[in-house]
Amino acid sequence: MGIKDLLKFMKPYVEPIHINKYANKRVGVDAYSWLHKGAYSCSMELCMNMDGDKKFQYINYCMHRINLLRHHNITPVLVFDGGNIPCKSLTEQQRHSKRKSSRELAMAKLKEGDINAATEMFQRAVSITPSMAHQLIQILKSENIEFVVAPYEADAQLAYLSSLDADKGGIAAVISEDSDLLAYGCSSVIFKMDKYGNGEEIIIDKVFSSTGRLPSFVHFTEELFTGMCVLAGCDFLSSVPGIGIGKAHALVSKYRNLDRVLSVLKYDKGDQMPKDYFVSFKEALAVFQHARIYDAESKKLKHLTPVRETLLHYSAEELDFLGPELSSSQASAIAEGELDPCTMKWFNAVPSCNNQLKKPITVNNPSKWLSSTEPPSQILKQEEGCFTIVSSHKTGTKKITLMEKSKPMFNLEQLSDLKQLTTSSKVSSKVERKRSSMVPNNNPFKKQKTTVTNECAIDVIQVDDSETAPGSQMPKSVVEKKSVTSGKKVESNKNTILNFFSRCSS
Ligand code: D5M
Ligand code: MN
Repeated sequence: MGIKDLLKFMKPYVEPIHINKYANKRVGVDAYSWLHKGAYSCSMELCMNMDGDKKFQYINYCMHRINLLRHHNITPVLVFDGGNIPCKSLTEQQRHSKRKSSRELAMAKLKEGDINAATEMFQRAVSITPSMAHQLIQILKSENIEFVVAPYEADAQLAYLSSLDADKGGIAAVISEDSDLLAYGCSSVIFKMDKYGNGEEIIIDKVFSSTGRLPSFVHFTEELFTGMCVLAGCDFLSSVPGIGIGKAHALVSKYRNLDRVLSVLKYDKGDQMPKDYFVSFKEALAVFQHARIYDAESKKLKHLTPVRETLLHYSAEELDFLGPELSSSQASAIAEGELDPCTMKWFNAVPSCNNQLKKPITVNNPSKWLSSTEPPSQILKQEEGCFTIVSSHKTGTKKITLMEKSKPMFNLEQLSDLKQLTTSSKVSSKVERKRSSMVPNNNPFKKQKTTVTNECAIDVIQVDDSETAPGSQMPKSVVEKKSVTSGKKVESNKNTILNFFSRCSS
């Protein structure tokens, strides 16, 4: 994840800050970093697609952080990852196989009754899916929280927003754990933000202008800095053997020209340098500089920065390594969280709740449901495995209905293992509930009495006030969306684009 050892190397430039520094500003959030962190506490439930609401704790985590920002008068802008870019496919394959082997180990530990070891392995095994992102997005929509799903890397989208003025939708800083943000040219990145809003900030202008500090970047340009990052090893390209961040910095400082650095490397390393390294280096560098991002103003994809002469001889198709082009309707449907960027299918497709679902469940009176003393799980059981989420309702007009699509993934034997372990485990659901009620009093979201409950959520359907299409059990909005799905606009490009989306299969 990110540039190897970059954050350690940049330590002299890290400044402790509190997020209130950005009061009255817009701050971007690398949403997948929060989803990953939020998933730690419910990784087993997620990996095994278990019944119950615990597996949705990642949503509570994200909402808590969002409310922390809102409490400090910061406008959060959540940016989600979209599809994979081709040059990251090796990294994605490696991540996938690591998650798979962690999951196998977790299951073995579970069988042995070692729940601590199993939990640790499940934390490594958990995969954050577009469907999980989509569930959070439903809450964001109902809470009027700004978000955008990037066509490809969230990092590039965040860097683009960093380059814009606030009145054009720009952001003053980014909250993330990913050092790639620096390579993409984000001006200010806040790492390790804790639940109180304390974090560690790197401001790239200060890095370039600081004279007394080592390592020195006084002679660096943005391109040299990004080149150093690629040389050190990134998600798009491994480094040449023997080259780490220190050597990369030394080479770039000495030659101040990336072509010269590559020539020297070729001379020094000989056969150790992969034959295609030069081309791969140029492409990785170009992704950090010119990746395709979503421009909300034109509702089209564009390049993070305009492509230069070095790429002008590339044909349109050859530029696919920057993220393949998408039609405006595809790009905006992805950005608005309607279209799955991996499968290119609508999230609001007609649900098939184990083929048993006759109609989606909607709550006609959410406030009544919210004030009900009946535990949600009892309501849910009456509904043949389907369930309903009601978000906070400032207006009282929006409802969110989540529906089960697949059965839990574990078999009966595993279930009995789990039952034994969870009854003997100290982590009872009571403790969990208590823990989730320990959010600070300053949490406005909490005051709105938001309830998030569900089981096996896969598809999400958002419906407007009880509108139902005539003669149909489906809410109008869903029926309309379905007819759009089969329209030509989306289908036309599907095959070429689908080749590049592998995140969802991991
Ligand atoms: O990672 C996208 C975001 O997700 C970025 O903020 C890092 C975070 N991430 C990715 N993998 C993990 C794991 N395994 N643990 C915690 N956080 C993670 P990107 O590298 O841009 O794909
Ligand atoms: Mn990244």
